[in-house]
Amino acid sequence: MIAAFDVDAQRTFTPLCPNELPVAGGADIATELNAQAALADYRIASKDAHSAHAKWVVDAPEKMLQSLPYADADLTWVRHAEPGTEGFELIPGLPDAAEYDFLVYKGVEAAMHPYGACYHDLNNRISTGVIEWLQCRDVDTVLVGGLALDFCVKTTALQLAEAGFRVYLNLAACRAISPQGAEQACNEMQAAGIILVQDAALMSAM
Ligand code: VGL
Repeated sequence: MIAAFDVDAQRTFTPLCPNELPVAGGADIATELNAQAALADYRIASKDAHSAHAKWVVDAPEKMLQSLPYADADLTWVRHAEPGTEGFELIPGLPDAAEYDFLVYKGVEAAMHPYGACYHDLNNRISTGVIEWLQCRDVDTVLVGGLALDFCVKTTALQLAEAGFRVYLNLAACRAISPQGAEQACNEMQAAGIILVQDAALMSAM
C-alpha cells in the first residue's frame, strides 16, 4: 500500500503569514501534493500545533535559530502554527483536515519543538502514532511533500526511512527555508536511501 504524506503544509510557512515563518512559494505546493495523493491508497497529514507560550518562542525574528539549553526544543522560533489562528490552517487548495485518512498534531507540548512528524520529542522516543498507523495498514511506500523541506519534511522523511518504509520525496511539493538548507537536506535524504523525484508526474512513471 502507498500513503501520501502532507507534512506541515500550513499557512504559517507561507507568505500568507508574513510575521510567522514565511517560506517563499510555500502556498504554491497544493497542486503537487494533490497529484501525489492521487497516486496513493491513503492520504495523511501533519500539522504543527504550537502554544504561543511555548518555551522556545522568541518575540523577534533576529532572535531565532539560537540554541536552547534543553533537549526537546533545540532552537528558538517566533510564534507560529498556533491553533485558532490563520497560520494553523492548511494552505489553500488542500482538502479539509477532516478529509485526511490520518492527521497528526505535533509540537503541542510547550517544552518540545519536534521537526519530524513521527515523534513528539527530538530523540525519537515518544511516537506520534504515524509509523504504527501506516504499519497497521500494510503501507510500505510513502510519498512525501510539504513545508519546510530543510526542517520538518527532511526530518519526517528520515524518520520514515529509518522505520523501514520506501520513501519518495516529491521536490515540486516542497519549499525550503534556505537554498543551502535544501541542498544539505537532499544530500542527507539521499544518503539515507530516500528517492528524490522532481514531481508527481515522474513518481507515477516509477
Ligand atoms: C518548521 C521551522 C520551525 C517546519 C517548523 O515545519 O519545517 N521549521 N518549525
